[in-house]
Amino acid sequence: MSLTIREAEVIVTSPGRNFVTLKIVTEDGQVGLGDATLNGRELAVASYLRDHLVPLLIGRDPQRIEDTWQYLYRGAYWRRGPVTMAAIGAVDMALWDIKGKAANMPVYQLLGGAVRDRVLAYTHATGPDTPALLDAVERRVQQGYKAVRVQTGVPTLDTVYGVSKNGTAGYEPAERGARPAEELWDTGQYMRHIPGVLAAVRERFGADLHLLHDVHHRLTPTQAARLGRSLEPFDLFWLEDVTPAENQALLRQVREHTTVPLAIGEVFNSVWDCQQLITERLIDYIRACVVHAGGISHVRRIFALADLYQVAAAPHGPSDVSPVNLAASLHVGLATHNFAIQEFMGYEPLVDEVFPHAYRYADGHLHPGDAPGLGVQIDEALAAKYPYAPAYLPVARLRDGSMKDW
Ligand code: CS2
Ligand code: MG
Repeated sequence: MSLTIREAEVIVTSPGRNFVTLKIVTEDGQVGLGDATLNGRELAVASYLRDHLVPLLIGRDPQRIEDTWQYLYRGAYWRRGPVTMAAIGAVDMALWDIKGKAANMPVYQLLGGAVRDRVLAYTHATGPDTPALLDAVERRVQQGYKAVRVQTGVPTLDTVYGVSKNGTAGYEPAERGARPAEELWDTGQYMRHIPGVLAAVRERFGADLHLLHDVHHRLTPTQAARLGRSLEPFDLFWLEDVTPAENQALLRQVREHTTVPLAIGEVFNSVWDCQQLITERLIDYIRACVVHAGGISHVRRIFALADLYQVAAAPHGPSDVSPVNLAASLHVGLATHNFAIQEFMGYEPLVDEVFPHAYRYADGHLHPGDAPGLGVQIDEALAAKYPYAPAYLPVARLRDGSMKDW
């Protein structure tokens, strides 16, 4: 392999939703791809890469993944944060992709080889009301899924984040436009409604189906403790993001009052965001996302720390990060002992065309495939047909008009 990086390019494309991809090319023409997508703040990461990191990469040795990571992280003065860490994450992923291609091995082999045959996946089912949700879960079960995240509408609220408006299994899309849509949120209504919904899903599908539910950071610790306790009879696989979790110590209160398994961390960017959650075992699953937490090199550190405390890895993998990120997550998943489950929503067919990939789904599980590197390409000609379009997740307000946490 050539010992230098010849060029690096940032590709922004929007085949239905925005994706930012870093493409690194070595002197001998080896190409590595990294996902750099940060939903709703895409261009900030694109600029961070183009204006600040790409010039540093040219001429560097692509084999020195760890040194490059340390150079970009320790050398920046300004550490952490989603923009910085997504940019570093993209570089890291692209360098692992190159190393795998140079070795003619899938990345999971470079990480120590497979510790399992396939990676358990969970997918999403949503419905505006309970009958529609039950139908959506049924469709997912028919597709072979063993684990389903269930989200539903709440009485008196017109829209609820995470619930598709048309009742299909489709994702809560960021809406195109210069400003986010606004929704109403009512915590009391939600907390009174959701136990009955989960009871109905459990009753209909029996004990074996893994059920997950995402609260999207909307509760106080006291509310979270109460909700967790009220959901215990339904044997959830996990309850996700009960509080904003910026104050990690507050999770102690939740833990003292409920045994519902807790999953947190999709918005975290580094091991420092979850150090206390892990070392005090205030969570059961750490959800750090490969791209947003500094790439393969850094999530491996987070997951290794988690392993010491019997906290399992369960990375974020929504359709608003690209198939390059999903592949990276699957390579880590196949090679990491304390990896429990991978979020997998699937992509619209056009996204799969823009990013042809070797990973595959079968019978509720995923496998990264055996192509060298990460096993994902980008069809640049097709990508160029779909230019960036501003799009934002909705924001929520309470009935008095004040902003609600994400
Ligand atoms: C969600 C995401 O997948 C999840 O668990 O919380 O839908 C999240 O809201 C989005 O990825 C934000 O961009
Ligand atoms: Mg989530």
